[in-house]
Amino acid sequence: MNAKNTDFGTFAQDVMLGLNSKPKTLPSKYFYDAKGDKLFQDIMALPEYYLTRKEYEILEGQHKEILARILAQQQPFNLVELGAGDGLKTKILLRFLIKNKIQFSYYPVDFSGSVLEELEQGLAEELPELEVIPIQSTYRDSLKAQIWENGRPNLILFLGANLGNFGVEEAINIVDHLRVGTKKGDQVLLGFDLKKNPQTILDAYHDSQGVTREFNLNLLDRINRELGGDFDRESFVHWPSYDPVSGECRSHLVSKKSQLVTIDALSQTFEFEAYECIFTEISKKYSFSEISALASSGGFQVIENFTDSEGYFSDVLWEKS
Ligand code: AVJ
Repeated sequence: MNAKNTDFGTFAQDVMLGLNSKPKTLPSKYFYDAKGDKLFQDIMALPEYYLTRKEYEILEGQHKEILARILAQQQPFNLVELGAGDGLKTKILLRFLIKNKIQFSYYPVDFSGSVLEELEQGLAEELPELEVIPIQSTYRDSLKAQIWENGRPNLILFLGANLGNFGVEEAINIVDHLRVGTKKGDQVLLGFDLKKNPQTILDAYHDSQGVTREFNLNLLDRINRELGGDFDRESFVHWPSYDPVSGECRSHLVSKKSQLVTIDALSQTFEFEAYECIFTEISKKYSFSEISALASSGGFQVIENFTDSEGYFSDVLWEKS
């Protein structure tokens, strides 16, 4: 891996901080260990989880229009991807660029080392001519380090509604990192899940097969495995809720009884009251006016919204002015 991030190895600290907070929380970025990566793959295949399919439809149908503006600059560029994941959607763009003999380098950034290794292997097989420089890091650290910066134009991808995992103030902070990490003329393509029928949204996070439940409970298993915890997963209920006003879908693990949980690596025992919650994840849904306001906050101009046929999801192209 090319870059090390500075907040790596703080799983124990973050768990300590989160479980000592009121209400108790655990950061969703720790969902993604090898088991969690696999579970997220299963989530993307669920009938209720429309997000990935909608974004795939947008990229498949509109990739030429999306890339037109960076290609118009007629010079080699950097394609940076924050939260690369399995790269399934990005491969649509990569294949098109390679096929058209465009000169560019691909910098996938991900917090998960296992995800990056798999992505790199897959790309080496399918697109051997592609130059891939993987970066294991958080979004913010990678934007601070900007190891890709070489004077060429940058197109930064922030797909998959990943920005939705941050609350409003944190999203503004991430956009501020994008502002600092880009120069005039650089472009950012961000994926936003849009406000829609609340039931459709809730179902996507409360699937009938219980995969999303497993995805949340894996966080407790991970604490047991890596930090010597004794969470009893059966005594927690997975409970998502959606607020159509704020657009926030929030997931919780609810303790079904009063209980004590000890985590050896922290030398601490945590007390749960009956029905006390651990807040695990926020997945914010946006309106177009909220998206525009976010762009302005970082000094970006909205170039175009690329939306699917049902108006569920939008990949939005911004340019640094
Ligand atoms: C990967 C952040 C886009 O919030 O929709 C899926 C993660 N959580 N089901 C999302 C997730 C529960 C997902 N993102």
